Amino acid sequence: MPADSDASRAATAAHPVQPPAESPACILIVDDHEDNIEVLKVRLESWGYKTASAYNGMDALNYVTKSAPDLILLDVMMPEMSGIEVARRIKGNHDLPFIPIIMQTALDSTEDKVEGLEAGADDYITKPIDFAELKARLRSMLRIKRLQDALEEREKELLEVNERLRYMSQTDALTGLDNRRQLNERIDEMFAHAKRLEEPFSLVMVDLDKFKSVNDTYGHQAGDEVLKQLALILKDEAREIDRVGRYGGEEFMLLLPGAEIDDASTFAERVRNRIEGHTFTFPGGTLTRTASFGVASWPHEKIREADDLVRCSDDALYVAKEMGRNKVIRFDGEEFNAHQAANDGNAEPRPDFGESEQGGAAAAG
Ligand code: GH3
Ligand code: MG
Ligand code: MG
Repeated sequence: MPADSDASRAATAAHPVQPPAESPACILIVDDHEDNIEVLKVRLESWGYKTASAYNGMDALNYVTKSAPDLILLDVMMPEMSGIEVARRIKGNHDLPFIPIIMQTALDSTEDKVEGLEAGADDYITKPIDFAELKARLRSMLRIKRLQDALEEREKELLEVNERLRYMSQTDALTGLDNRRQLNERIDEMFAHAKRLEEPFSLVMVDLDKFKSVNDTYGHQAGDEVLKQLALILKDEAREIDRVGRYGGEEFMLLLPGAEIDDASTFAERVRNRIEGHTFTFPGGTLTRTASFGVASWPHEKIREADDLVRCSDDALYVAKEMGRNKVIRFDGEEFNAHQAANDGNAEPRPDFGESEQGGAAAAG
């Protein structure tokens, strides 16, 4: 007999248990004797609970997976599948919410009680059932169930908030593309992956030409609209496995795993062409714009780590700007090297492009 049963009984006698206030809890009664089920059903319903019943372990398990009850009143002694096995399977199913299980055991069977509790039952009551005690135990278990449900709900909400925060920390709010932080992580990952598999990996930097004049002429909103439409074009041109991001300001970056410098340059040329032919629309007008591209690829003797890849494509983009914009320039390609050679000696030092976070001056702009 449970140690606190007298106390429970006394408490119940002093404060008659009211039927549950909110929507009535549903209790699944599992017993191989129809008479037992009937007696319990009448009692529980008279206390305001809803009931369901199962005559064997298998039926109980089926019911539980279909419509999780709020509590299970489970007979231990059943043919075929014992209550202990039923408890073990229910508690072992992590897709289920917390469902308190109260085992009904024989008065003298300490072994059953221990085994039942070890199998995951939350409480037990001895047969023949003392209904005052049962009422108190049900209430106590259902209280725990409500707390547990609230906790699970909170946990779910927290996970959702976390997920939203993660998304926000990785995404550029204007375009919905990867932001610079996320791009940097991706480059590292993808570069390491490329090296491991000895597969080529290309990086394309894109910078809108004379974009400042869009803002100056048509206003900042028009500028934002152009950036959004450009993002859509880049997304549309990229393959599923590519990553597209906004590196800062009006500068975008494409990561092309598996692409050699020729493929990446052809790709960039296609995008350049599409941008050139695109009419950007914004409330109150339309405009056209071109973009410049810098392409760099691994493997290359001067590219040893992810940072080199960024720097080299940036250098190529800078040359594209220098050479009159609306161009694709590949790092260490003919045009790139000719330009570098021509500028050797008389070249002004290239402006230093700081590594400042968001809003950091778009490299070649
Ligand atoms: P270049 O051809 O050399 O790249 O010239 P540019 O005018 O594009 O380059 P510059 O770096 O001088 O100017 C970039 C401009 O991009 C300045 C800034 O107003 C604009 N810009 C950067 N971020 C945003 C943004 O989020 N929205 C809008 N509307 N404009 C932006
Ligand atoms: Mg620009
Ligand atoms: Mg720029």
